[in-house]
Amino acid sequence: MPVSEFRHFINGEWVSSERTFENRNPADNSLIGRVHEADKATVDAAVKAARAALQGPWSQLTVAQRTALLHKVADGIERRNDEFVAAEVADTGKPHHLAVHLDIPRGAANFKVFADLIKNVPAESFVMDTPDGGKAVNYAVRTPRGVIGVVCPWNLPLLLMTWKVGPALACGNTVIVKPSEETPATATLLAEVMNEAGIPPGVYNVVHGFGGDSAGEFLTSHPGVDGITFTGETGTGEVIMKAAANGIRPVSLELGGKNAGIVFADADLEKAVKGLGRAVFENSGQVCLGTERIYVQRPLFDRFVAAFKVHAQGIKVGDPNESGTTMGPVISLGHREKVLSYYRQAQKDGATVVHGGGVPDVPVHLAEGAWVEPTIWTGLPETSSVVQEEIFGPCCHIAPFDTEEEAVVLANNTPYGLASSVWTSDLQTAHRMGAALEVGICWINSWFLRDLRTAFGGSKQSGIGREGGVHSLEFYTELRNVCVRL
Ligand code: NAD
Ligand code: 6OD
Repeated sequence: MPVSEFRHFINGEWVSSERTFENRNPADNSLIGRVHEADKATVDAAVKAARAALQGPWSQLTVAQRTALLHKVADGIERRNDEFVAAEVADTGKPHHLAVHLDIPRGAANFKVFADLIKNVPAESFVMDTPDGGKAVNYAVRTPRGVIGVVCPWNLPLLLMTWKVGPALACGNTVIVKPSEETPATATLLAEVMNEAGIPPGVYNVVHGFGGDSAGEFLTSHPGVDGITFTGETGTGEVIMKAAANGIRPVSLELGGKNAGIVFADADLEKAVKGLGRAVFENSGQVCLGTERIYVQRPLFDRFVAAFKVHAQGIKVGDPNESGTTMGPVISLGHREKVLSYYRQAQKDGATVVHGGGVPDVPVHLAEGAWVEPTIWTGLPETSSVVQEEIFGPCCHIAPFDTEEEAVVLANNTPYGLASSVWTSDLQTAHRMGAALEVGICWINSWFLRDLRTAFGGSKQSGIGREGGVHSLEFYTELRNVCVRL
């Protein structure tokens, strides 16, 4: 693969920096390219371009014109699907089929869904009696929030970035995207698509770099940014929230999780194993909604553990571009070290290693990659850091429970509150669990089934706010009430 150059995209043009850093493929540690690192002046130029476009060409389009352009962006992603897939696979190491079936189509859908939604949202209206016996009518008008800073993680780069950029642009905002330093490629490719689609310069800007004392901090602390939407670790969310306090700027935070899967004795075992198999191992366990704790009702426990082990044994770890591969590497050698430190901790804390627990054998051309084995443990105390902290790797701990009440206490015993996945054939159990689990999303007999019209977000330390459907519009617009004396 030729070595690429990832420049910033500001006001419709490619912009360079003197400082650059390497972007490496986690499957074999080969060099993909050099990424330009934005300094304060570069970020400032991006903010100025976004402000000018907000007040200029972007605001002059009708909603119909704006949303037609966003459909062209979606068409552009679909037309250049193979390039997006190749870029995402190289940056992340995810299996080719996952990028084909999940990441890239969702990138296109995020533009289509919100372009259509914005045309169909009713505005609230109230007729009132006035003190002098007359009437007045109130109606709400949605105005764009302004210049939006979009700070993104590396696990589902295009999917999560467009999940913010799609609604932000549909609502008439302009954006500056800061992709993760690990995954600069698809945000950069999207800039080409924006140009091809005829999106005016300055509407979509990209600045590359790291977080603290780099592009991320310069963007989130810039007074010209009117709102910040962030997906990433809870600790980073705290830092960004503090930065946003200067100037009272709103934030939308989608943060970490330590999600529980709960399997009742009446569950369909095969379906539960398959569903939770995805929830634990898909994308090498690097999905914020993924499951790292499984609680199984005692009568089913041994059979579940045995079947889950067989599932894990069937995972084909290997070259992301080879058909048949079901698991690639983790994102980087640094992240591998973090995941392996939890593998070691599990042993120290007395875990029974049901499967994995180390580094897999891989073909020689992948020897330098960030490989870890899919791993299953039992027997850990609930107090172990392995059970309490987000690992973000292809691993889980399985523990038994007796009663529904106990399962709820165990599942809720974490500072996080993002997602859960409950497996049962009893509808009443399902509804009670849906009400009792402290999460933003509770899946019943399923996992990561997404309807983009629904509210998405985390409770407790998993985030602030909801996006999705009209909830995205709440963040990306200001609601103004107009009161007309009749
Ligand atoms: P991260 O917080 O390390 O980085 C995310 C982004 O923030 C990167 O672009 C990074 O450069 C930037 N950043 C880091 N420090 C910053 C600072 N001080 N100021 C401004 N920007 C800064 O997260 P990550 O490792 O890229 O992603 C994995 C994490 O994301 C996991 O915790 C996962 O659960 C979480 N996540 C959550 C969701 C969700 O929807 N809740 C979705 C995906 C990932
Ligand atoms: O599906 C989505 O919209 C979404 N935000 C998924 C998040 C996945 C986390 O890794």
